[in-house]
Amino acid sequence: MCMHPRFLGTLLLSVALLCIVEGRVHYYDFVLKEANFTRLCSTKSMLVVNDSFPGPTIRVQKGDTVYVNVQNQGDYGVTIHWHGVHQPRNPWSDGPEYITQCPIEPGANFTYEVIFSDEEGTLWWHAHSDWTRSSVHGAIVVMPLNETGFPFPEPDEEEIIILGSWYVDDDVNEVVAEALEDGSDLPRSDCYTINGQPGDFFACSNETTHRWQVEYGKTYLLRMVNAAMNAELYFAIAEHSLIVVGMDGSYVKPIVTDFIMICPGQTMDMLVTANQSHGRFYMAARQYDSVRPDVTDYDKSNVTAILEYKGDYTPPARPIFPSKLPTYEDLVSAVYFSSRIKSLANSDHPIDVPVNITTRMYITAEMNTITFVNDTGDETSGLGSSLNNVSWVNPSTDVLLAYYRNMSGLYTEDFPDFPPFFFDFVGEDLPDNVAATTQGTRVKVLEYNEEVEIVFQGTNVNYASEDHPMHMHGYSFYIVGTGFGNFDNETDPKEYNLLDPPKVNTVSLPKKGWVAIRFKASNPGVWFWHCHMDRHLSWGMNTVMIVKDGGTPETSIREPPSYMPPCNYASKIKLRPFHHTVGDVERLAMQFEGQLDKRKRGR
Ligand SMILES: [Cu+2]
Repeated sequence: MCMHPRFLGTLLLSVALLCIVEGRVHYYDFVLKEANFTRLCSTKSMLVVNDSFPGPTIRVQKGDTVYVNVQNQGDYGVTIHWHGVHQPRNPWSDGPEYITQCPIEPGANFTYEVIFSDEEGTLWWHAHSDWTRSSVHGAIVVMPLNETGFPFPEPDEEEIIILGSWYVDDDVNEVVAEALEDGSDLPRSDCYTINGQPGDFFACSNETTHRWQVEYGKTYLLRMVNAAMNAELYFAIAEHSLIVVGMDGSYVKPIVTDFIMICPGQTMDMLVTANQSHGRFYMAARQYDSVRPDVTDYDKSNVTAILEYKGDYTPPARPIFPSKLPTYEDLVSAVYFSSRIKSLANSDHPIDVPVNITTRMYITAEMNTITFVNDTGDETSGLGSSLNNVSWVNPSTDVLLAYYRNMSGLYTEDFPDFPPFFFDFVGEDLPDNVAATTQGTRVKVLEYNEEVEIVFQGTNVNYASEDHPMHMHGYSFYIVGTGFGNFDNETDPKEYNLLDPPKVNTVSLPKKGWVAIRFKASNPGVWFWHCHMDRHLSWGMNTVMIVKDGGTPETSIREPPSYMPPCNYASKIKLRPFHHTVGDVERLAMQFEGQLDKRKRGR
């Protein structure tokens, strides 16, 4: 029955009509407030939703609409993003700060209208301002319509597992702000968490370890979110295999596996059958670290939770640890797992891969050095990152409003389709001068319904090749190809998978490799593209795509809501000033000419 009490009475007829068109309507209240949490024997206050970490789960059925009233009772401006929800024609409620809105100020409210369309499975929501998402996040469950149901035997029950990062520091945003100001490295987490808990490998965590009680013979749908700030994670359950059936709100061909690798931003649906006799089994996750081997100061914690069988038995002294959980630098396992993921691609769940490409882009993802003047007036250099040598800078008014209201001077429509110069991007001994980058607020403009192919190219610039989980707002896209080395635009496209490529909203660009994605620009709006490692996002590994209106009301951005948070609040974190210009990079390219690899890539 499609009904909500608020609409009973005279509005019943219009609600009935709304339901036919858009599914049911739900209302949630999110109160953002500081609360105390104790982990690793230390207590701190942090911003959370409705006093809980992780925050509340949103439950909908495919095609529903959710209104979330966010009341900011915290101390600084915040926005919330509905990760993986395509929000057709509705960028106003997408959430990234300074991209589609300005922050909700302390004391203010803002109601998001979250419009579900073709998504089905597990997604999530998180803060999209500063590093606040470390404590402000939760799951979204999208149930299938009754008529179609799951494309696998209906599970008996479900379990939601959210992987997160824990920082002992009182205020991780302060630490980030200081590091961005002086150009130093950004903080590393002190441990990972499963449903907010580090597990009993850590002091003061025995009593609080997350426990999942199962009944022998039942099959569970395990809905997993990687909400960790900066880590791809391996996950496994001792003595239990996993059957991956969905990813990023789309179904995949079932994969039977002993472990998964999930990158930040990704969600995964898995079937787990409780087929062991009684016992207790660790579920464990640890970082898959793709940076070079001599960089060893990453978070090596093993986060655990306990799967325990209900019943009358004497449990072992200690649960069994998953022996198949890969180790930190096991690249082969990560690549092997990712290579197995394919779309369901059947008549009930067809695919629609663009084949008449009208826009091709070749985008390098780089870790850079940025020269700037520090607080004391000295020129110094610090860490940065970029896409096609443009390190993103947020405008003072969000790009969406600037675009919709035709305001000038806030961004330029010249994000490049290709890197400014070509060289052996994955080379081992790249000269330092390729590490310099420009900063800018440069967006890519796409006509409505363009068929787009983007090849992302990982680089070893600054001796810093690593995986980059690239995430697009407003869309899911198909992963049609991936490989190691420099992309070859003659041979590599011949190997593309156009038959059953996975449809996702986040893809891990492999270290010293490339990935090719395709989508049809059928959702008009202003949509953020960024690396979902917050370290890289803070350093500028982002850009924005504006998809123009299609000429009719049904193909155009919706009217803005009557209230949007005003852009008069100074965000707590600001990017530091910067002194390179485009001319500097051209000069560097000239110096570098002799070593340039002339092979044309992309097109
Ligand atoms: Cu990255």
